[in-house]
Amino acid sequence: AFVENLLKHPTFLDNTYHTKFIDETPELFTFKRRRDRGTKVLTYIADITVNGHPEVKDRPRPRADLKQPKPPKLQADPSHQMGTRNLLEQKGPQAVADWMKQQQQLLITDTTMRDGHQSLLATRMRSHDMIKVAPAYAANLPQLFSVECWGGATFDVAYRFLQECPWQRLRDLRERMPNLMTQMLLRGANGVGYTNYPDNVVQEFVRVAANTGVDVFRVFDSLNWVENMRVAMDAVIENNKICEGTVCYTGDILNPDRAKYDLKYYVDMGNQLKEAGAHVLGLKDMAGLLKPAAARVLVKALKQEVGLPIHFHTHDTAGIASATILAAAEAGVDAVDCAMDALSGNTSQATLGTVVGALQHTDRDTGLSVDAIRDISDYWESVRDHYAAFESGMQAPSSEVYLHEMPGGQFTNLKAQARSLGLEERWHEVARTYRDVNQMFGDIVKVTPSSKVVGDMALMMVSQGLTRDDVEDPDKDVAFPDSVVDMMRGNLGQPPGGFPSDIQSKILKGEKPNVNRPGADVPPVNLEATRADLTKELEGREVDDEDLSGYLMYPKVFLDYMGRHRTYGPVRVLPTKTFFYGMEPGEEITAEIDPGKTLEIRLQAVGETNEDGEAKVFFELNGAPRVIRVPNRL
Ligand code: BTN
Ligand code: 3PY
Ligand code: ZN
Repeated sequence: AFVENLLKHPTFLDNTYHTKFIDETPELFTFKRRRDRGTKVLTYIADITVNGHPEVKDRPRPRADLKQPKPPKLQADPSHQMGTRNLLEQKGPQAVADWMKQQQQLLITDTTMRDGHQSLLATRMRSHDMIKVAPAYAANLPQLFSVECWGGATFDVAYRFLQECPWQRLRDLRERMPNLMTQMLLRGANGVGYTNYPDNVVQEFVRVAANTGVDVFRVFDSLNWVENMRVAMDAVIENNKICEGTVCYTGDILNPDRAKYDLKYYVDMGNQLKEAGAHVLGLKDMAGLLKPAAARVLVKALKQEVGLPIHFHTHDTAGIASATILAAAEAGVDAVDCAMDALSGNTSQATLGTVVGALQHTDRDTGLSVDAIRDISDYWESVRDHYAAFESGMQAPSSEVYLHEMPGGQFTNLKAQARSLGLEERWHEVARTYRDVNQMFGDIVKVTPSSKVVGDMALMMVSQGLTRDDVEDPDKDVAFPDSVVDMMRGNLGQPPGGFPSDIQSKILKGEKPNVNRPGADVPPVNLEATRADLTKELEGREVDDEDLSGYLMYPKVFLDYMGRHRTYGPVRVLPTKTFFYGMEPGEEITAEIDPGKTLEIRLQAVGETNEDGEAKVFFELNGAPRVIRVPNRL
């Protein structure tokens, strides 16, 4: 029915979609090769086999009998399955927004490849595991509204911890899902980082992301300051992609004690975003605080008074996300976010198969195939087994989120940070302190990066035994975390009503805060001069637009990544088990290093370590013996 609806859409009848697929062949990196890529990848495997991967040290190990996850069979030729992307390509973003409002099905975004693993597995899912299943999404679930697979924390984690290029991931997914809209999370003036960037850096980032393959940009601001979102929103609109201007939800509209964020506040912000050019209104409940009864009221009001199609995002931290989604659906929400069953629940999104099942044979039936969902979820289940090292240990949903209001993507992270400071036993104290800090800072929206500021402050207070009274005491000296000082200076922008002046002046020691839009005072970066410097820094390696944007977001993270890439080569092609745990003697793997070019790798033996501290590792590469020496750092 979805495809029929799409076809019946007045602006879509004359399309010639099947001839219009953009053929985005991945560009191959061209760089000087000191050693061939096969040798580099063997060096990586040897190093991990001998030394272990630092990221999984002392963490739970996956089961020994893990199998390589097998993606489901394609039920149709993906190039014959029309989806929302075809409409976007043919008719543009406004036509998609119009169509969203006209059709009746509840539209679903699958968040598994972004928020799902960001919220459950510390964002550590590798491209390898996503790319393999992408064709099954395209072929078997063409009715999806979009696939959220980029942005948020995935960008820097790819470079920083997974030793892979986030742009390559996007290109690979885009190519395999030509009929589905890809979606990213963009933190407004904070891009995909934790700080304010110059306007032209944000503009360039959006341009390159749109070019490489993002269709839907969910743009938010961590203090809900629309002023700070305009540059990013304008850039999305200019690139002819879908601008989802987003309201972050906090507090409780039904609670008179939280009157700062009442119904009127959200309707006003929705109208500001509409005026700023949003095609779709995003409603981002990053902590899962919106309760079913409040959702009914809020969605109805936004539908009536703003008039944009509404895309609702929530988290299942308290265990009630699917009830809230059903309430929102009854109130007329147009699209909602869910994660595939195996990566849903708790701090992740609501369970996709459950929401789809619950709506079958109702007027909001999603049209998605429950069999296709089950097959894809089975795949994710076996993928998840490989990431045991990154599981948070959260055993059950928890209503404590109504107390602390931590975003789903932060919760497990902050818990890990608390553990590393020896505060794991005092977690509930951290949670209460997080609540106190929020009140002390004037009850602000808490989402990356403002949530990190509140978390930094709460950890500092618990580890130093400080209460809110201590911190507010004008006679008591407190060393505030840098992120707190930065936010109070105005460098993340302004919350509604500003920051409370007493605590702000204590933190700033009398320094005057900036109340203008931070980006307004930052001069533009000279892009071509930066590219030239970076080319030199990388010893003449060509710096394309993607690399330049990666560097501008995260200079040090990007350079570290490039340095490791030079030594270890394209390790993204390795199976996940090999990437994190190396190989066993006698084990054999294959890795597709280029389309059609496969490495057959067999580990023969790990030799002794010599006086220079080097271990010899014996391989067969495509049948030929190879010996690799790596430092034994253990
Ligand atoms: C990091 O910890 O810097 C990111 C993960 C990649 C690290 C590679 S893995 C092989 C080699 N051994 C290390 O300790 N670091 C690199
Ligand atoms: C992010 O910015 O990464 C988020 O997921 C915010 O919810
Ligand atoms: Zn989220």
